[in-house]
Parts: sequence; C-alpha cells; structure tokens
Amino acid sequence: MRGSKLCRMPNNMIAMFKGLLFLSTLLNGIGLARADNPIVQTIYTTDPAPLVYNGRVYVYTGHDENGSTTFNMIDWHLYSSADMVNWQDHGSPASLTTFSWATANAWAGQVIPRNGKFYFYVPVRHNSGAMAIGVGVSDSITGPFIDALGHPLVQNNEIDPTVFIDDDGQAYLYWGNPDLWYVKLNQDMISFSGSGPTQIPLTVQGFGARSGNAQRPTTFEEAPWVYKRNGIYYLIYAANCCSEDIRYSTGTSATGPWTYRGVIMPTQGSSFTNHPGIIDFNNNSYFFYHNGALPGGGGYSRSVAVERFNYNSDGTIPTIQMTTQGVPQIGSLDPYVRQEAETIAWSSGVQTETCSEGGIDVSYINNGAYIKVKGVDFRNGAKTFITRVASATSGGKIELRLGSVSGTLVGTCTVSDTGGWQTWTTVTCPVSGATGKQDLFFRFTGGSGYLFNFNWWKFE
Ligand code: FUB
Repeated sequence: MRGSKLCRMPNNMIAMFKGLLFLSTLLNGIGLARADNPIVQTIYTTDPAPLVYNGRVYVYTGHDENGSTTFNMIDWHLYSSADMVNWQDHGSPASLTTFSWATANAWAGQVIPRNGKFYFYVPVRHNSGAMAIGVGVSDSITGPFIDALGHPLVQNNEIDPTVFIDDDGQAYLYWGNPDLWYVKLNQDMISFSGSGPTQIPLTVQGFGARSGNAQRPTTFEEAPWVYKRNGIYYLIYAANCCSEDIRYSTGTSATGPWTYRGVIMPTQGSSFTNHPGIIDFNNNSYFFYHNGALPGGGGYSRSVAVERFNYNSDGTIPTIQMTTQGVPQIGSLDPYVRQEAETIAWSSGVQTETCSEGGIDVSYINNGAYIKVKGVDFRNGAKTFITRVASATSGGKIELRLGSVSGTLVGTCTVSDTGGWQTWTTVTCPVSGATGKQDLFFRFTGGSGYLFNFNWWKFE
C-alpha cells in the first residue's frame, strides 16, 4: 500500500508530501497547462545557476521547502535540457549533509567544470553561526558532490558565490551581501594564494545610486553573476532590496573598474528576491531568474524561470520581462529513443524520487495527474508505446493524448500491480494516429491514492 510508504516517513516528510499534493491540485485547478514557465513544477526551486555542457543546459537550483516562512533550505537540485523546454530532473546532487560543518541555509550556488571535475561553490551556515562558502567536487556533472576541503573555502558571513575562469586561465570567485568580494582561485579551484579575499568598492558610479539608505550607498544587494562575452566583462546582480530587481555593470577586466549599466529585470513576480544567471546556448542568449509564479508561490516558495533575449549591438542588455510562456523550443524531442519520464515541459499532480534502476522516476501519481512533453516529433507515425512502470497498488492507466490534456487519444496503456513501488516491469500498448510534431500529454487515471511510478518511455 502506498499508505504504508507514507507511514514509514517522519512527520515533516508527510507534511512535505501533503504540501506538494496541495500544490499539484492547485495547478490542476487553475489551468496553467499552456504555460511552460516556471520550468519546474514538482518542487519550489530558487537561485538558478545555468551551465552549458556537452550540448545541454544544466541548471543547478536551490530548493524552498513547502510551507517555509524563511529561507529554510536543505538541498540543491539539478535539471537539464537539450531543447530549453523539456527539462530532465536529476534529483539532488548535494545537500547540507555534504558539508559536515554546515548547519543550515543551502542557499545560492554555482558549478563550474575544470581539471576533468566539477566544482560546486555554495553558501551555507557554518557551525560557528556565520555564513561561509564551501566547495563541493564531483567527477560527474550530476554529482553526487563531496566536500573538497572539509572546511569553508572562505568565511566572512557573506553569501552567493559566482565563479568565472578568464581566457588566461585565472579563476575568480565573487560573492557578497552586503559587500562584494572576489578572490583569485588557484588552478586546483579549491585554494587561493596571495593576499586572499579583496573587497570590490561599491562606488555609486559602478553600481547605481540608491537613495535613502546610508548603509547601502549603491543598489548592489546580492547574487552576483560574472561572465565575459565578446571582450566585455559582465557583473549581473540582484539590486535595490526589497523587492529586488536585477541590474548590471560592465568592466574592462575581471576585477573592474565597473560601469553601471542599468536594470535588466524590473521588480516583478511575487518574490521579494530575484537571482540571475545568463548563458549563451545554440546561438541564443538566455536569462534565468526566480519568482513566486507557481500556486502557493511567494518570497519563500520561489520557482526558476527563463527568458530568451538578444544583446544590443553595443553589448548592452535589454530590459527583460517575466513571462509565463517561457522560451521557444530548440528542435524537437525524439520519441523513438528512450526518454526519461522525468523529462517534463509541464506537469500537474506528480512528484519525482530516486529510482532503484538508477536516476529518477516520476512518483506519487494521482488520478487526473498529467505530464506534458513539448514538441515530440512522431514523423510518419508511431505504432507502439513502451514504458517502464511499477505499482504497489492496483495501478491505473496512462492515456496518450496530443495537443492538450483532453486532446486526441492515440493510445492507452494499462499498468497493473507489479508487487512494489520499485518493482519495475515493461508494458507495451498499441498507438494509432500519432504523426508529425505534437505536444504529448501523459494523462494518468485510476482509483484513489497513488497509482504507479513511471521510469521511462519510448515509441516504436
Ligand atoms: O535563496 C536564498 C537566498 O535568497 C539567496 O542566497 C539569495 O540570492 C536570495 O535569492
């Protein structure tokens, strides 16, 4: 019984699942099915740190716990996409338990590859009480990360690390709130030499004048994001707290001097914080941020979203508005190769969990729940649907629909009791009428309670 699975959980876990069920029900009710922003609907996500690697965009996020009344955050999550609209859930690559000396506040981090490894810089509360920056390391982009040092890399009670490697190979770590700091990292990415952390002067000229706050003479607040493009150094940051907007400065070197350039994203979106991450991918430029746009969303229940933009010809960045549409799909999704069930453009009434067969599966599926996979190219037509499923109850059905959750039904697969939530079996069913490029909806039906788990699928 799925009920007995819940019974084995501590009370706070049960509260979390009840909260997610509430979130999912709300999503069903208010008809957000056509929007694809925010990009994750199964949990609240924050503080996006995008990374382009091997033809995919990976986005490391923070995670607001359901029902939070503060920045009560215990782990980081990872999602990736090849087409910018269907996002694969990779679970949690690191958490507070990664750092034995950390007690709370798994806040905004960033990953960078170097030396054949991946380095994850994160702000956490040190057991001394002060905020500190730790560094995790992994051989894999999806983790798990381990503590590279066993102690903080830097500790001055400030937060929000961003990391950048210049063309000459010099790596820089920046962080700060209320100040702004940088340190030149050694080649090993986990140490520094010389004079150590240097404070960047937050002059009015470089970071925009703020009126009426003597403690903070400029608009800089937190969340720096540093990169270089066409010879220009960019320093993007959350500004003007609170509610924050996103502003930027540009420089002629990684250490400035910085020239204030204005607002990128005005205050919007039901969250009093915002947090930027910018990448170029497939000849497009993308701006990641967070807001409170999901049902139940707000300052402590945030969600990561993305917009596409074009730089002006002089390298300046236009004003970018939050949208619920999100960005255009790059290409299409191939249904004739195995696809992970946790590759999702939009979902309602489902969660994800670690799968006994590796990776992640879609779980806690309710009657009426659905997953949208965008831009699936069936070409001349599919005849068979194959899927990997598990159920500890009497199961249910997977309806294959095109265009919308109530769109044309092209197949129905029955899932029976497999003897356990992680006892997997492969199920096949006939398909008729699936041709061309379509938004594919998996609609899940059955009795009350959780129906089955869903690991992967493909068409033939
Ligand atoms: O998510 C916790 C904190 O809120 C981050 O570290 C800040 O950037 C703000 O988004």
